[in-house]
Amino acid sequence: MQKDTYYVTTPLYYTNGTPHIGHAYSTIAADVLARFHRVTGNGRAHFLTGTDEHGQRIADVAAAAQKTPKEFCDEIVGRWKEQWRELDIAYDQFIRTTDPDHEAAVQRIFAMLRERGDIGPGKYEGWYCRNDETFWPASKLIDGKCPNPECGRPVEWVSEDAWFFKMSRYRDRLLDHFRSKPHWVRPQSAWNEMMAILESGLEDLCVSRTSVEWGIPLPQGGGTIYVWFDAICNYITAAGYPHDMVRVARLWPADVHLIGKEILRFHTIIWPAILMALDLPLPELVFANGWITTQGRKMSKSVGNITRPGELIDVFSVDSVRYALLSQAPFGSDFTLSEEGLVRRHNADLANDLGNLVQRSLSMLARYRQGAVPGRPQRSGLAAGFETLPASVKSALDVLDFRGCLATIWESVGVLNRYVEETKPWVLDKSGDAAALDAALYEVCEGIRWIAALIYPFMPTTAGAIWQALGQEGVPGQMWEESLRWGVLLPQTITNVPAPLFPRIEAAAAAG
Ligand code: ME8
Repeated sequence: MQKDTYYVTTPLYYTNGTPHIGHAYSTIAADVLARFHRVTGNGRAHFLTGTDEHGQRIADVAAAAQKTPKEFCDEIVGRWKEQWRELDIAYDQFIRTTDPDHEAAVQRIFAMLRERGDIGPGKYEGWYCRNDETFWPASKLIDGKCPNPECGRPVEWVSEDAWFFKMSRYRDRLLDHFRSKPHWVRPQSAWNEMMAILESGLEDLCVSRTSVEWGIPLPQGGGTIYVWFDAICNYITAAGYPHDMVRVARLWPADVHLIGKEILRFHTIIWPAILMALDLPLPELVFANGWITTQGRKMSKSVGNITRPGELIDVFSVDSVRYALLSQAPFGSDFTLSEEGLVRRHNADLANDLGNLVQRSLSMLARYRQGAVPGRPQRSGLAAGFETLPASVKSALDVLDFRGCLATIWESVGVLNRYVEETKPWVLDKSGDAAALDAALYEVCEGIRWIAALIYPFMPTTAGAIWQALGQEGVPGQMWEESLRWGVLLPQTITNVPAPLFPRIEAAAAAG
């Protein structure tokens, strides 16, 4: 069996809290890629997300809530799934690191690496931050405290017998990989940063914890497996490793791991070293999205400056939020999600440009042709411009340029709006030029059908509403190549005028 499925993953989110808009950002991006690959790749895409449930910090919040860690996670995980449903996130698999299959697979991986001599005993002594589950060298501490700007908590001196993953063995191979595949970590700044770490040397990694009880037990007893080792292996355990190698072969290597830039080292140094030790190929691409910031700081639970997706959806709608998140900044750059920006995008790009186009075009079709699509004109003035679009959309999404992709689609929304303005169907109706009116109405409806297909990965509800209004069946853009040919819209198809897609929002209403 060969790899035949596009495989995209998000980080596994910690269950010590519930989703905020930063988590939604990475997950919506993954959803767009999965939906795009499902329609263009005959349904063959696998979108994995899930939750990271072990480790001391989860045990601590559970204890504070007077629950066992498992009870606590069981409750919280429902909130994550509900949030993803609300945001129209269509994942194929949701993994929890407390799933028995995952736990058994991680133990097996640990044992395999021990058998191969890649994991061996040692002694760990060093400064440990319980909140970040990270050991810090003394040189990195700031005033003796955790150097993570979001944390800054006191660190503890820990001294214990431990197991080490001999990561240093893989430094040369990692360096070769970075050099021979200069695009495998994106954006460029992320590749540079990780390359600099590798060049400065690589220490072995402590992969066991004697003091942490809430984790996967070490196969040989005497403590638990380091939570990051446990969690990072999810990308292969979810694919069936090591018990279902047929499924693994269809999925692995992942096409893209989407992550935030704070976890780059885990994904581009530690994780590939583990894969090398297991003789597995490395993911094709690790892409670090930028941070959503508020007042210049990364939005995060520990800083306490978070926006919940629900607060935005209630005002703007799911698709408007999805659009705003992906159209505002290049995917690897930080940005602030301002209310003013959300209102502007919603009203200008969505309500005015797209919403009005659909509304007025289908209203004219209803008024002048009882909603029935007219015959195709002999020559199309729009076809040539549209026919290059699928390739442009594909090449933008191949490099995760969501913003560029949306800008390209919106140029064509602009083309259609200008086409309506220039052909003036209302004048053609008055002057009785039936052939010209038929041609104009056909062209604009066909253009709108294309737009629905192209926006589907980003805005599935809106695309579906337009698709239905145009009398189309199934998923917009499915059978991509057949669907995206100019003239596929059948004459005589009965259409209807949908409810306004994006009612305008006044800034005062958004301020709520
Ligand atoms: O790090 N802007 O989980 P986590 C953009 N469990 N993206 C953001 C963001 C922000 N302000 N805040 C969070 C963990 N994210 C580990 C991962 S993977 C095997 C284990 C997104 O709950 C971004 O993708 O802290 C980031 O990497 C992730 O949420 C961190 O989620």
